[in-house]
Amino acid sequence: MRDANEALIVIDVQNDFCPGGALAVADGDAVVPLINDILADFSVCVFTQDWHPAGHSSFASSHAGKAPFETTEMPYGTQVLWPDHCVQGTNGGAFHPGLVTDPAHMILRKGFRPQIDSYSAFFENDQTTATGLEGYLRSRGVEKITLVGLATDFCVAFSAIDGAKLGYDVTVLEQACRAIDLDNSLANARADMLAAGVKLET
Ligand code: VGL
Ligand code: ZN
Repeated sequence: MRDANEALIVIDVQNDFCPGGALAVADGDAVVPLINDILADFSVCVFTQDWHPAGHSSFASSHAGKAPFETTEMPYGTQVLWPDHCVQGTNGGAFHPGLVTDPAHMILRKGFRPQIDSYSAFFENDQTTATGLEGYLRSRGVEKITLVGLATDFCVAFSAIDGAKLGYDVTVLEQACRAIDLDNSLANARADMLAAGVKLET
């Protein structure tokens, strides 16, 4: 059992990020048994769920003439446009059916504001709107976080880097993560995580 000041944060293990889903990550479902195994070691467990309203501004379908994986400029910076995914209440937005979710203490939903995407579990993509996770972890005395889930190069990496900036001791368990890997995004995300002081563990 890990110390009481350590939390496991399971990022976005949802049907749309698994094979057959709308934004499928290659081999995404391979993380499920690994996560189920390590859950019991942690006394603080948080799961996140990407949770967009229909017509979300991160969807290419909301931008005339744009195709998925192109980018657009938002007031908060450059945004990759995605296929419609993780729409609130749909099967694609549900957790993978094999994921053991009963031990979750908190399920944090993000990306629900129509005009802002949210990769990180701590801050939306404007890098200022807080999700509330920091307050939850602080009030439970958490100082060290371990991140697993999908996708390594987007939601896991953004969460890890924000966690390190907030002063947490952050580890990403890479074998329990899978990447989208768009235009070298995995190598870039690994370099950015290392530069932020995140530990990458296999
Ligand atoms: C994610 C792209 C769009 C993720 C979420 O969970 O990594 N990626 N929405
Ligand atoms: Zn999303």
